[in-house]
Amino acid sequence: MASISSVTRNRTQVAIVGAGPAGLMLSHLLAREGIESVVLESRSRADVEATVRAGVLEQTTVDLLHDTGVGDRMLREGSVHHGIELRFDGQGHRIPLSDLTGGRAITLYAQHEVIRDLIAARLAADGDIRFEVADLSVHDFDTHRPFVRYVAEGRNAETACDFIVGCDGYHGVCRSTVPLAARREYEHVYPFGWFGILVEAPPYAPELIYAHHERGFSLVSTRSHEVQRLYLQCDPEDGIERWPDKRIWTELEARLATGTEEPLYRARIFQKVVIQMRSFVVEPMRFGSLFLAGDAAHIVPPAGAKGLNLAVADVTVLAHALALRYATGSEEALERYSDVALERVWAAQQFSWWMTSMLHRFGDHDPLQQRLQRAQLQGIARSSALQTALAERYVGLQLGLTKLEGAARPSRAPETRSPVGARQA
Ligand code: RFL
Ligand code: PHB
Repeated sequence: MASISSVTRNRTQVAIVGAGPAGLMLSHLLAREGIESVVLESRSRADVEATVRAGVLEQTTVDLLHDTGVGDRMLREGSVHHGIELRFDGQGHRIPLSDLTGGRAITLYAQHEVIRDLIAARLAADGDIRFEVADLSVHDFDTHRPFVRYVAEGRNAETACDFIVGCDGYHGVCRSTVPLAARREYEHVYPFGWFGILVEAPPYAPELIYAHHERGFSLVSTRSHEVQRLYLQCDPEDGIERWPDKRIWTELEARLATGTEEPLYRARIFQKVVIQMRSFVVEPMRFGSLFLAGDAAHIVPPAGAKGLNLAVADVTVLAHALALRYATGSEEALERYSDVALERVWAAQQFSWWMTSMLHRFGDHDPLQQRLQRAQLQGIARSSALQTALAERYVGLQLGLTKLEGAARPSRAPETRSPVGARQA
């Protein structure tokens, strides 16, 4: 152990734990407001930039990346989708997202590309991101003088700050440091997982296909003109060795069959992963000088494609509240952060749970549930009102930033620019 005298001490306004989408976006938004931050990440830059996860960006996320100057590559390389397909009983039904939502759409652009763009932007602006920090712990967040302790480049270090933000994901240390008595957690673990693959092939379909089938759910998504992302409902305990390529293609063909299509092009599968499925929320999302954002505070099952978008929405609200705090000295907006963020979190939880429940197979012996699922899917296929409800949730709610602003800026005109430059509801 290094001695006390060898501790490197520094100070910043906001210490951010985790360089995922939440942490990096927060640091980017704060910098635009002239607020200093340090991002502390346990993994290497190469690892962070190579982690393949989400792919669907809501319109609000796309607008925010674009409006804050980190959307150029996304606009060039991402692909805009104006609809999705729901497939069941061997038939596809298109949900025309843009027609039903006044022109809003989703963009397919991989999470790790968003991360690369954000890291590049932060480093180009002399932002402080420290990769490969170890043994990180958060302290004194029940006071106005919190600090973070960690080991960086083999040396003990402490960063003193005004606020700590835990953007360290579901398994991070920030949430678990909060005493159990101060937090309430809600959790449901689903009895199935997703088997995800990346394939070297041109797109299998022009739009995403969410397929309900008695053999289980499957999803056809995309990453680029050359790389496709597909998922199959699986046993959450499955190891990847249980899914040789032949089984994957046979299952996909069975679950996606409409009777009219060509067999799937069996291209090279170059990544396989099993994903567990849970719904999780911690309340509140603020504990004194410690705030939680993104997966550190909530997990949604991926059928709604909401996780990354929620993480970005949280930090947009938080950056706005911090900007008001530094501009006015009032903590009122910060006090509202948790309630404002949680309203959106629960709406996304409800949507993700609904999509998950409607599309997956739940065990062998529940014929009633199977009939109810089919009735729900048929209802959507026939009713433009139900399609609109799905489309509005899928492309994403607007950010309710005005809900933060009470006494902090009582006389502010509605057209005044938002402190974080985001479009407001
Ligand atoms: P992240 O991305 O988990 O980042 C947390 C970061 O914190 C670091 N960390 C620490 N650093 C320092 N000290 C410690 N003690 C630390 N502990 C952890 C970690 O190394 C990591 O870098 O959380 P964040 O930023 O909140 O972002 C959340 C999103 O990553 C997540 O919600 C999405 O990927 C979920 N998700 C999807 N979301 C969407 O919006 N659209 C999608 O299409 C979508 N598809 C998906 C998904 C998630 C998936 N998986 C693998 C769960 C598809 C999949 C397959
Ligand atoms: C993805 O492309 O990874 C993806 C797409 C839609 C989802 C979840 C994941 O609902």
